[in-house]
Amino acid sequence: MNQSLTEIGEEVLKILKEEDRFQVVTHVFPDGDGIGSSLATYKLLKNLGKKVQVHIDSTVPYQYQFLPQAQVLTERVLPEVRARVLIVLDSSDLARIAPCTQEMEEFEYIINVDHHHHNSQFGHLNMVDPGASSTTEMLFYLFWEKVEIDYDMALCLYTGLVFDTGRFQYANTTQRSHHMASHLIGLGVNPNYVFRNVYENQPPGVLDLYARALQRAHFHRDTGLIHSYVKLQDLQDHALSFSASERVIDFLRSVRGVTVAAVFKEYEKGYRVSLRSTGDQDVSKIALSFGGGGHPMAAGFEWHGEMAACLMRLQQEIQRQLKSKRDESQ
Ligand SMILES: [Mn+2]
Repeated sequence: MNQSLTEIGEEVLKILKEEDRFQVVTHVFPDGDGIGSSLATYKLLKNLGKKVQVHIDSTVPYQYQFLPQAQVLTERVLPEVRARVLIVLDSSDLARIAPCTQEMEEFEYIINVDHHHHNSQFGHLNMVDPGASSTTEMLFYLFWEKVEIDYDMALCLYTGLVFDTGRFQYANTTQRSHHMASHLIGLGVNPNYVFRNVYENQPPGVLDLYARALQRAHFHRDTGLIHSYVKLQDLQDHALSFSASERVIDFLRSVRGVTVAAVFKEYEKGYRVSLRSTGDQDVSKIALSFGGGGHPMAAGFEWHGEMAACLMRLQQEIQRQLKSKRDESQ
């Protein structure tokens, strides 16, 4: 029998209250939602007097260094006792998470809290809600009126919400998202403080990075695909972290006539490709066909070959979706 989300939520809370040793992780290349949900969960467990190990697989992106306790994310101290519970946040699959500090078999429970459509249900408890804007939104409603949400938690939850809803502009923004924001502001969160830190705290080198990336943009009018790329060298020239190129795609998708925006970010093993839809295309399906994943409006995958070959396949996938849409409507 399928348990309802409310029932699963109750079980999750029971474990958070009854167990005492936890490890918290999120996906690799963590974003605002992954980091916000990890830190909010960490703070809650600390407030409950638990032993918690939380970490990410990179340095903390500069956008999130203002968050309370952000420094604990990179302290890979091994817990003196093994954790019994693993909490995985904002990750569609175990293959996508930062490496844990102990073997998977050593966890008594794996709790999976996520809002991706294609979640592999890898946990003992799977709290998966594709209707939620973000993992932080799911956590807020899990905690709300059940456990105390302090200011630090509120700030982390709000930051994840702002990030995943594109500052309340994306199609995943709902009345529930705004209701949550309203409550968090009531707990003392200052929206301008979050905005300034996440969006207006960029190292000067990003201007050159954007200039290069925008100059390379190419609009394929027949499919509505627009793409550009960021080289490893671009980041190295200005000592920028991977998160510095995050917003290039926002410029691309804002162009009239674009259906899908793609940014190829070079890294040691090839490219990490980010995809955004402007509405009609489900980019999570496209990403899935390349072995990646995500949401209908925002997804990504990794590519280990030539960019040109990938672009060709991307356009084929877009055309395939356009065709099946046309066939459906006939
Ligand atoms: Mn998310």
